[in-house]
Amino acid sequence: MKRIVTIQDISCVGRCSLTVALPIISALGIECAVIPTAVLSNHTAFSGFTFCDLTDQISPIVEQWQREGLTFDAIYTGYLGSFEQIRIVSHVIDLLKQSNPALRVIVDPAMADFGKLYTGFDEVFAREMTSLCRKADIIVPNLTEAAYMLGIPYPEHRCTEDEIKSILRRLSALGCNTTVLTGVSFHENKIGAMSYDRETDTFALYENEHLAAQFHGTGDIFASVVTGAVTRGMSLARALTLAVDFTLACIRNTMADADRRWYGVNFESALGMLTEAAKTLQD
Ligand code: PXL
Repeated sequence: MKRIVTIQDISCVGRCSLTVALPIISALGIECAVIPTAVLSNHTAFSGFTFCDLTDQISPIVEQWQREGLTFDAIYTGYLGSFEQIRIVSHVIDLLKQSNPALRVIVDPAMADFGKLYTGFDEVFAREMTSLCRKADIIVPNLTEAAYMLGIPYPEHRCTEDEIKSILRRLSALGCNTTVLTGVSFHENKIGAMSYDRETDTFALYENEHLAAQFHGTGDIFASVVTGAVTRGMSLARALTLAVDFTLACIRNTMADADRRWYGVNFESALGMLTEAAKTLQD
């Protein structure tokens, strides 16, 4: 069985970061180890939150794993709370690569959405997160994060295919082979993702229905599916399709729920899609 380690915060309530990555990666038939970078009462879009920093735990956990001889097929990083965490995570990538040179590095520069940086982040942090992306094989920014990473204004208009391709090429020039851009919409009522593979110089696009609602945590859900799917050996194009369709199913289930909670989506009721997809894959 493949084994991934994901490094991000645990927001105790909020259906984001570790509370979605762990079940999604598990549903795809992968052992999911975790390094929680911080414990928050809830994510930062609530009116307040507690924050217990676990930065000093990251290196000792990895060093202990190395003494045990544990190796990983992939490392997947998400929301990170400080410059120091970015620096330490960058070092963890180097350490885990020493134990497995084929380690795949997936970085979701989770720092912004809907045209704005998350609470507590600024342009300097965005630059630091961008430098972590240079170490990745695959990055999964949304359009807002892409704009911060490239230092360009957030495009308020519907981008043309040429504009998105240019953004993808410029992001991949950071150094990562594969760039997956989410929140791409070329048609009214459609939204999806477009990827660029630098090695083969190929783009892949997949769009599905655009439901008129915005929810937190969908970027984490999308990135978790892409991470799990490619680690199980799925092609990038198929991983995009699965991730877009799964995210859409989560949003659809949430909108159909009269008791829905504003802070995250009902991903639990869609997990069957992932276990079904996993059955078609060989280890
Ligand atoms: O979904 C991204 C995310 C993860 N973790 C924390 C957050 C957010 C988004 O706001 O606040 C703590």
